[in-house]
Amino acid sequence: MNNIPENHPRAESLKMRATIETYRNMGLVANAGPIAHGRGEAFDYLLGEESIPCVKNDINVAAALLVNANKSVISVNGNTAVLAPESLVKLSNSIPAPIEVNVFYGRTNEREQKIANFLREHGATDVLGIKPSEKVPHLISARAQVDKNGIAAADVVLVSLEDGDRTRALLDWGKKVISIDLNPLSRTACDATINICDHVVRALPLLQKAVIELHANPGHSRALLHSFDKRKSRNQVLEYIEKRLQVLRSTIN
Ligand code: PTJ
Repeated sequence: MNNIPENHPRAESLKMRATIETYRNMGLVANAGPIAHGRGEAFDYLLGEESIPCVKNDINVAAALLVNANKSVISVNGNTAVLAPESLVKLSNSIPAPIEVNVFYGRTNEREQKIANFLREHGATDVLGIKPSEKVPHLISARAQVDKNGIAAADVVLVSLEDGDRTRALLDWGKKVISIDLNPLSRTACDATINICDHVVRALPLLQKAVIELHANPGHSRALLHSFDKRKSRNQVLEYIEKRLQVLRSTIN
């Protein structure tokens, strides 16, 4: 992990790749984790590798959903856990909401334990998903196994780097789903109640900040939730990418 020159123009991106690689070797990240990360990188490149202005409103709306939930939960897989452990813990404490480990691949309990221990090493106290006793109805993947005190009981679920099937199944189960997905056209992003089209590493601290602001100003939630239009939100992201590509087309030699 240490042979990345600090002054390399893409040092941050290379460090993140190294993190994914290291924790894949240690069994926290799935073998397909680096592939999913690479898909995200490609979409992040289209956004300019920054949190784009229109997504800030989606983050505020997501914060309003979390703050107003009867019971919310942060669902975490291998990639998100290793890329942003401190941010996950801070968000969990600020809402407050438990973190539930929920993975797609290699559900052996050993992997979930490793992820949970890693999060505990970063300060998490409330990590669920190690002994899942409930099932998401009509979902056949390993993600169907959920904690009775976490996803099963929640009315709002935050997911990231997700497969579309579970998002659909959670919605059909009557839950609201907030996704963080850099691909604005993925099934998850299109189906979720709200998609935050941003990198998990950037989105989670912004979401935590928005949660803190709403706790201080609870009256803002209603207007945020009332004004949210999912189609408009997605179109704004797509228009942003379109415009950025136009600018790049005319400026890159
Ligand atoms: O649950 P696990 O740990 O067993 O691992 C599951 C993975 C992540 C391998 C699995 O969910 C998967 O294969 O994901 P997909 O189908 O490749 O989808 C990942 C989605 O997340 C894609 O739409 C990517 O664009 C997006 N994505 C990737 N990296 C990031 C991201 N979105 C936000 N931030 C990222 N860092």
